[in-house]
Amino acid sequence: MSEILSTISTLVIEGNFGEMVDKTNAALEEGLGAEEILNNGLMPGMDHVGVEFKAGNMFVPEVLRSAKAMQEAMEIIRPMLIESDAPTAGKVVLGTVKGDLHDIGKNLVGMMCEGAGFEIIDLGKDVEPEAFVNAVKEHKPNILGMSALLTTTMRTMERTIKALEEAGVRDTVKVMIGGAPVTQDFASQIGADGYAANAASASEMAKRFAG
Ligand code: B1M
Repeated sequence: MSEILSTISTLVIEGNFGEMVDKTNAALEEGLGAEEILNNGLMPGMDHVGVEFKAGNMFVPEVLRSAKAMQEAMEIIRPMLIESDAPTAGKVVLGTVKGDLHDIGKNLVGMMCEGAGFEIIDLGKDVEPEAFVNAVKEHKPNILGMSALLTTTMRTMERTIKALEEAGVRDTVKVMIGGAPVTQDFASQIGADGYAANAASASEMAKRFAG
């Protein structure tokens, strides 16, 4: 890993959001691409945070600082990730499910889909099944994307799909799900149309679904 990418990783781990803007700009000036900064600087840093958090060596306030550091960098690389010539691939309604406040991955999925030319209707985090249903009725998207990072909130995806069925709109939209604990098996089990392991494959899947 280049020195600047390793510095960016460390800034995420230390939750040093104050220096992140400068270092991200420095990486871009060195000629590194947005995806390289994301995949080889920010993500390894956040992976490390996850390991330390699980082990009880980091606590919520520290993890929040790490999340803020990552978001500072993402604000800068966002325009590069979403560069697109075709703003009309379709519509994606996106949200993190009820009870779940993790939104970094969901935001990345939104950026990559935007970059692939989709209009994104981002409902944010902690989204009730009924709010997803209302958004599908209102915006008539090609794709409904749900994110969950907790094993305890994954089940809300199933509740949302049931709510779509009950509202008579399930067949109007492709349901795509993802998030660290989510698997293809789980997606099949709850009747989702697709599971994507990361933001890049989510945007590929969205293109297939809308095509
Ligand atoms: Co939380 N947290 N957290 N946390 N947190 C995890 C998820 C955890 C795995 C940490 C651990 O123990 N190792 C663990 C979950 C355990 C479990 O359920 N199995 C956990 C826990 C326990 C908790 C709390 C319960 C802690 C507590 O309070 N005791 C609490 C819950 C709060 C709540 O949601 N109700 C909590 C809180 C938080 C913070 C608020 C402090 C913060 C979130 C800040 C924010 O998002 N704004 C936070 C963070 C940052 C994490 C870790 C460290 C990092 C998550 C992240 O942003 N990763 C995480 C550990 C880990 O995952 N390594 C952890 C980077 C992000 C780019 O990746 O989100 O996986 P990810 O997204 C990827 C893919 O999953 C995929 O694409 C993305 C990009 O490639 N993807 C999709 C995601 N959504 C998709 C949707 C798609 C397709 C693909 O289609 C629509």
